Amino acid sequence: MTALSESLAALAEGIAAAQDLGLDTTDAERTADLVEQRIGFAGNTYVIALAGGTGVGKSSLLNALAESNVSEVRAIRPTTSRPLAWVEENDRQEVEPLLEWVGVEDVVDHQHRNLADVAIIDLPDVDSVNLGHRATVDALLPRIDALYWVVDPEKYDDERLHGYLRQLSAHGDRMVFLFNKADRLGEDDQRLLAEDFARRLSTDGIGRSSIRMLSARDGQGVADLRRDLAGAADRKAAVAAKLATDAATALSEVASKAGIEAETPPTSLVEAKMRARASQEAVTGALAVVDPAGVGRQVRAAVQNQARRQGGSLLVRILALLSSLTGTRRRTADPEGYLMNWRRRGSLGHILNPVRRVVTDALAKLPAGARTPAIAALGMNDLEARLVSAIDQATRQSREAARPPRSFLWGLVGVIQLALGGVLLFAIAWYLTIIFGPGGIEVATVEVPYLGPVPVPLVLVVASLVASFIFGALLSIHAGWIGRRQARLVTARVTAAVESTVSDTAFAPLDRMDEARRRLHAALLQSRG
Ligand SMILES: Nc1nc2c(ncn2[C@@H]2O[C@H](COP(=O)(O)OP(=O)(O)O)[C@@H](O)[C@H]2O)c(=O)[nH]1
Ligand SMILES: [Mg+2]
Repeated sequence: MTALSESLAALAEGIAAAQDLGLDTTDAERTADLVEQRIGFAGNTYVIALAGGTGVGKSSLLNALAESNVSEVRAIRPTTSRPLAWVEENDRQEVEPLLEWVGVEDVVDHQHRNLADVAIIDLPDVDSVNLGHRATVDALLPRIDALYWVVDPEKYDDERLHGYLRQLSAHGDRMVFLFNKADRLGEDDQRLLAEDFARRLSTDGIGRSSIRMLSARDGQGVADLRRDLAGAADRKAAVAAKLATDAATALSEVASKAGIEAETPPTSLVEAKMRARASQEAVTGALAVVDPAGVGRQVRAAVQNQARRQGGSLLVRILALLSSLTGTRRRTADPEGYLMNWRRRGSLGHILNPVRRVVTDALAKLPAGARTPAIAALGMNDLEARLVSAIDQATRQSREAARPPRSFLWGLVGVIQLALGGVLLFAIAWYLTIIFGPGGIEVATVEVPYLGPVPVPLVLVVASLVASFIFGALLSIHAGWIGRRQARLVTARVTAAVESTVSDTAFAPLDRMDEARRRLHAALLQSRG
């Protein structure tokens, strides 16, 4: 890379870093654009390309300039034409990548003393360049120093040529127009055609065109052109040096806005210990509001409820129905709702204050002019809103995990409990039949079966109650176990999510800012070489 392209790269990097710091980089960007527009071929060689329609005399002109037979001149239209480059021996390596990109395979070395550091690419005719060749003229333009359009008395007015030039008019100042075959025109005609051509170019949007009348055949204008090209590489070097200085100046202006100097590497805006403490405080504040342990309690209760809903006894079901009707269950066993409504449980002050303290401290280390933009770059203006939405998102992600599971086992217990309830009801009905049975039946005459000394209905009542109690207890133990496990998981998950969310949202922008300041400093060093 040359000094100029290196300065430009450093400037681009510096601009990007300064934008991360929220700084206004309009001026620096304008300089970068100017430099980029004028940078041309990124090397010391002055590279020009000859473009133009078939038969206008590109090859003849190259030969005339070189004073030797470099490129084949064809009287008859060629069916194929390959691009060719004429390059000074010493520059060949530098130009090689460009030639490869263009697709030039024929390279002729030269040692022309008058054309030091000049390379000329004889492009295939504009028609074929235009059609699908990789190096279309417009893509080539930013990579070379100048484009020389060759026209002749027949083709200078060609509508296809002018259509193409209209698209390229923004690059007008990099184009030179060589009006060839002047030997076929009288002096007056030369002047008239040149004026006519200039008018046409002007309607194409190329107002200040440089048109040279010349003849490859009798040498008119060729010596002038060669003289002009002879100083081109030196002029290019002078321009490049000036542009490199412009780029470096623009970069140090941007850097000084950020308070960055080449001599002193920037230190972290926030001391690590202070930051760790603030982060801890903010996280603790956030956990106090979100209350992962509380969420865990709700999960446990919700799991018990679910187990009861699936596997509860008749009596438990009736109680559950009553409590759901009065809304008691909603409040104590709704982990999702508890999670989602975290904001109602406290203020965000304990999260925001430590962050603000650290940021205030960091801002003090910046130049006065860089503070306001930094506040915006750090996202301090909407810190609260960003924190809320980040924590919202974190809690939403744990929502699924907080939902109580369903269990086949609990369903099975539910069926058994219903059966036991049936037995109980049956036994009670049996007793009632005996006591309030149809009139006239004497108690003694009804035979009640006995199991040992105890009447069967009583056995049924007691046994079904005891069994139901045991199943209920087992259900509750199992649900408690499942619930505790799930609660632990959810608590850990919510805690982790809140921790990373708070530190990311609040402190990651500070890291990015430190990083941007280091990048800016590195760019500054790079541009100084
Ligand atoms: N009269 C005249 N003919 C020229 C001149 N330059 C080139 N020619 C002729 O134009 C034809 C095409 O030339 P060439 O260099 O192959 O054109 P290219 O296709 O643009 O490379 C050839 O017959 C040349 O002799 C010139 O200055 N005057
Ligand atoms: Mg040719």
